[in-house]
Amino acid sequence: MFSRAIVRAPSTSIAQGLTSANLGSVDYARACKQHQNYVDTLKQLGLEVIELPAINTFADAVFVEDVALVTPDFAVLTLPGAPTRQGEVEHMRPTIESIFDVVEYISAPGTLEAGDVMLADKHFYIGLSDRTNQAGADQLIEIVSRYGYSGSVVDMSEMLHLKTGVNFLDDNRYLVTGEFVDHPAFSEFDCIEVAQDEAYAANSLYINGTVLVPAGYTKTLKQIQALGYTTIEVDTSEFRKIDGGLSCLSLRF
Ligand code: CIR
Repeated sequence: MFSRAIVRAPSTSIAQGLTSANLGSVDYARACKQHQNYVDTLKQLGLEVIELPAINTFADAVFVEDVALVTPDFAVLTLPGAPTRQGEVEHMRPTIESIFDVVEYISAPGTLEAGDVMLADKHFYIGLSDRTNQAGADQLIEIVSRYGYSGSVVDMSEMLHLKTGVNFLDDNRYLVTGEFVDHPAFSEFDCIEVAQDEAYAANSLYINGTVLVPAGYTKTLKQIQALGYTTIEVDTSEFRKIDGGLSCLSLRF
């Protein structure tokens, strides 16, 4: 069960965020509104939300998920593979160090963005993406093994982050799309395939029995509801323009 979440307000420079999408420019005011709605939804689910101020010099800083990994037992401050995002970590450090007794760090030559890290029970899947390298993954596996967790790497070549295309719900269930459909790393699990034209909705977010689903992905919404989950649609259209989704916007613990 999650009881808390950390979020950061969108930067005024958010329209300069890194992107491979061709969906137009982010509207800052609309991004702020969508972010507030996201925060309200987390609160509605009973989470205490720690709301950090915007850092306007870092366009992508709203995506707090990439700069830290949090668990009930420890936290890890990462080293993003995107050079323009590395400075975000120093801004997250005081918050993480004030909340967690045990804080670990990823260091060069390792790089790791926690959007590439998916926890399922006590096992971490770590995507080897353009942002997370083998050295970063090796460091993380060594760290988590000291706290009773395990980790393994997942080969990938197409998506930005692991959780862009695969997300753990519960009960051994995963939402998968694109290169993660029939991926050997997840062959033993109950994989729910998200249609190619709704691939963005593979980044739906399970929180304490409810699944947040990005607004507008009807097929995926129905698939998730058919499994018996309560769902809440959350509009993230502005964040999608810079490759961000529901999970990227918070750290949950
Ligand atoms: C980036 O390219 O780093 C941001 N524009 C999007 C980050 C999305 N984060 C995530 O998937 N965990």
